[in-house]
Amino acid sequence: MKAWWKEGVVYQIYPRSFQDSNGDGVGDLPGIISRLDAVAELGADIIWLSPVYASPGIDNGYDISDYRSIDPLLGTMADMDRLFGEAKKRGIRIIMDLVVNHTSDEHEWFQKSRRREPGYEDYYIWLPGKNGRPVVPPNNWTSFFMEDAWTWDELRGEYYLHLFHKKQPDLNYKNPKVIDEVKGILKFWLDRGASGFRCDVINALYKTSLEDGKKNIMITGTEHFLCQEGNHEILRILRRDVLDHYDCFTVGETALVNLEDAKLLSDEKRRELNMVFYFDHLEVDRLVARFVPKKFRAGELLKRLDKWQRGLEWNAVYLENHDQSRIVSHYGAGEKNPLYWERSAKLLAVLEFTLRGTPFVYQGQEIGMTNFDFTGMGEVKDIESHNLDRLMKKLHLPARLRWKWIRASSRDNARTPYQWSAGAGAGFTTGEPWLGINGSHRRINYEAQKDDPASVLGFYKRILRLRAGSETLKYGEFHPLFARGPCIAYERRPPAPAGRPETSAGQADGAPPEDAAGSGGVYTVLLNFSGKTAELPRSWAAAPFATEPVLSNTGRTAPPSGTLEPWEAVILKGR
Ligand code: ISL
Repeated sequence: MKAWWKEGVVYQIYPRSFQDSNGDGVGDLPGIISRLDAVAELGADIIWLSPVYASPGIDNGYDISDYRSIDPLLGTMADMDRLFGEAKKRGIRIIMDLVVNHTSDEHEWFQKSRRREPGYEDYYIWLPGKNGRPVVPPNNWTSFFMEDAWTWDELRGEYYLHLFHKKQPDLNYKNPKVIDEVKGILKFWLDRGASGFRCDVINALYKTSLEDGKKNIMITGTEHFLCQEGNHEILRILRRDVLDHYDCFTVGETALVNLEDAKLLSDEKRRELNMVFYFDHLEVDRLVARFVPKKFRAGELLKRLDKWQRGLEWNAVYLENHDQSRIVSHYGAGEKNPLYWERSAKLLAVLEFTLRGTPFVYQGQEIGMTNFDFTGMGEVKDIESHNLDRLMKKLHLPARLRWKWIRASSRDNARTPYQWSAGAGAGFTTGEPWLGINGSHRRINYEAQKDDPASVLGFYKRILRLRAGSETLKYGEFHPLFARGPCIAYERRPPAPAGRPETSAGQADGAPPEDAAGSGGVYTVLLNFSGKTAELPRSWAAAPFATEPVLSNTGRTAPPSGTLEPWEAVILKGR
């Protein structure tokens, strides 16, 4: 089924790091409003706003103390209403970040729950220590932030569960009142103008049991709380009672999800979520979670893309977000060689915009922003990186290795302020930025690219237009062609015409018809993930592609025959 949220392109804004308007060094809502034209010019028509709610800010807003008010650091509710209005004028819808696995410990519900105020006793997950002893936590679970998942609360005289930081206590979804609270939050924002939600760790809401978990170096206990039947049920209730009554969509951030669970969560017929963020395609070069690296293989990337592209009815397609390293530093060439930096940033744009699903662009991705250039832990703010460092110290890992892994994996890589210009404060702030500005802003910035069609930004604009005008790129099927060394190739084939069932995956069915707009037909995508000229397989024949490439990051005017240039990306049409 077609939908606006399938055709649209989402632009993720991390408010603290996007644009500061008052010189306090923190991005804010008026700042975002002043940059809406840049989002519209890119061609994005949906904004995902990372949390803007009242929050003590230990996890940059993912620790909410009031879901119905705006963090004064970021602005006021009047600013938020203005943002909805100004975005609408530009044809941009806004989705909010729904963070309801946990609240901040400063939320009034938690404060009431600690005091056992009537009605609030069971809003969170409280337990006495193991065997009633306060010195031993109720079970052996650890948190996503690599600490114990339980903290003792003196006032209540019990432990509470937190799958993240101790200032982020988990809500108790066995309590129907908690589900009612969430319904209220959804309605509040939908009525104010939101068009949907990105739902934070939405597959961990329901803790089926609080038994000990199987020991795991990263996180223990997941078999008791990830993708449980109770979680599916909650999502169906929220959909039935609230979301289905609005023109909106949801994308779930589903931690550690596998394909089978992702299918259940996003299956249109089950009416839970519309799509999910999974991590598999970003972990081709990761051995343990985000932190321990291994060699990248393009063939492995294609294999994983294929699995999810064809495994799910609809994908959320993304290469970056506020928790990930910058993709040009991750799968691309980094910034050392300016030509390869630019080419690989464009190659990654080709990858993202030729996959089937709703594309999500993270702020700065469209200008090729790179990982931070910090030199030591003193400059890192992210609590996750600090916990990781502590854990690695405990394991006696040498300082150089610790820093190497943190540099590659820290969430602050994505959180350095947006590079608007080469000037002081990168055009982000006139004050002292809350997090260091990447020195690369002198070369990599919006000003330098905004009017240059040959820039990374210019390329993004082109490829967004290409996708917008093509039924095949939006709705067509994905088919892998080959992987050879650093090169991969795949096709997008036109969607089956309405009224006829789609052919099952892997079955080619003759020459598909062009769509009415004339933008159908098969697209073939070729990518070289390396700084070396690379050979295409012998079976590859350029001959059938009579026409010039639809898009190329090297200026190529004829289809490639035997080789691809370093970091080359080509889109061909017709066979
Ligand atoms: O990033 C991940 C995998 O590469 C995940 O494990 C991710 O950290 C996790 O899924 C939860 O992330 C979300 O919830 C956190 C918050 O700190 C993150 O910023 C947010 O995206 C707690 O709210």
